[in-house]
Amino acid sequence: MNNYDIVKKFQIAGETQSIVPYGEGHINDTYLVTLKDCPTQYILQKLNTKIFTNYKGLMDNIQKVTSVMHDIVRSQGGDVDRECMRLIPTLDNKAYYAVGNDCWRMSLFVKDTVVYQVIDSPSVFEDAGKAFGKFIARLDGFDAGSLCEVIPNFHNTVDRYEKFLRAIEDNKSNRAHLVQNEIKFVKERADKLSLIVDALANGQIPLRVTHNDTKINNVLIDKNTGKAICIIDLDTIMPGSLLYDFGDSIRSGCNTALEDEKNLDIVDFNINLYEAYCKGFLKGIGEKITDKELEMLHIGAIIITLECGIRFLTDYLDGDIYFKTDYDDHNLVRCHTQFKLVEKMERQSDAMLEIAKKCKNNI
Ligand code: ADP
Ligand code: GN1
Ligand code: MG
Repeated sequence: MNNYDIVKKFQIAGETQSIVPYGEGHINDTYLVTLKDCPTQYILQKLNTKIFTNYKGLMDNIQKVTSVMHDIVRSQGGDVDRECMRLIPTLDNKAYYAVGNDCWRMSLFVKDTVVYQVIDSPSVFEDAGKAFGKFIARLDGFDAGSLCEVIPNFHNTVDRYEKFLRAIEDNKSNRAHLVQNEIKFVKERADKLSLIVDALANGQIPLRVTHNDTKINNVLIDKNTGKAICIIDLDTIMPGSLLYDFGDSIRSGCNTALEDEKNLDIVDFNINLYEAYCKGFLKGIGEKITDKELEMLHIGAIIITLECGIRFLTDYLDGDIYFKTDYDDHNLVRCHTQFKLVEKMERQSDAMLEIAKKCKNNI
């Protein structure tokens, strides 16, 4: 069955003219679908079912969350089809079309938007922060128990570390000897990896419904106004910590270069962008953030950047089986940018804490 046949399984507004690969996600296969004589466009996605084995649970989560989001946006007089992902049902009214081991879904393409792989505008980044903060605030009170854990231990940094140690041991790709310095870098920081997991376990910070993949290219920015209008990539919505959501936007957005920049001299942590994001995020989440979460925001940024670097390194050791890669050392290159950012953030962690407190006081 080709992609044109797949599209026919969904309730779309006309005949398909073209289906072209779209976007820069690391996980799913994404296509832009354009129709003949009709301005409506769609996003067609083949889910990565090796990673999302429970795609039914994943799609149930998305349906539940988008349905609540639609109600909220509507009640606030917003434009539902621009401000929230809109799934397109199949001909038999399902949220996805499964065939063999594959799972396909379609959503409305939000026009006149851009995503950034690197951000340099503080005002755009501040607005992205506001959108992500608002996203968590809107889901406050949503029954976390009604969502399935799409990928168990997804942001359990301690578990990620254990998997990393196992990957070194197994050395499936026979590359362990090439990354002794990187392994040392992680091991030197092993005692810090449990800070968020422990804070959740001992009730110092709440378990919330969170997005869990708040990379900066997962928010659509209006081309004309620069406003962050729609949060996408809802695959990993599940119970989690706000610190990882805050942190992953910082990891991706405060990097002065691409996640896979080979020239580490141009990879830096932009603290002005950090301040901009803090401002926006704290405005967006409002009173829902707890004092302890506020005090740990900078720790969230450092830990998730380390966690992400560990995941890239683990995948490198495993033989590149998780993230999409374009060349042999792609995962290692990504790991290097993350570790460089970790070092930069560690040196500025006091300043990062002060910025968060200042932003909170100035709301
Ligand atoms: P992945 O999980 O592989 O990252 P995403 O759901 O993030 O997949 O989609 C990949 C890219 O496709 C996004 O970064 C964005 O550029 C684009 N995209 C996805 N959904 C939409 C949409 N509804 N409207 C416009 N662009 C979208
Ligand atoms: C993946 O799907 P995408 O490209 O937005 C990954 C994230 C990582 C990110 C690193 C389900 O995100 O966890 O932080 O790559 N998503 C999944 O760029 O593993
Ligand atoms: Mg994505």
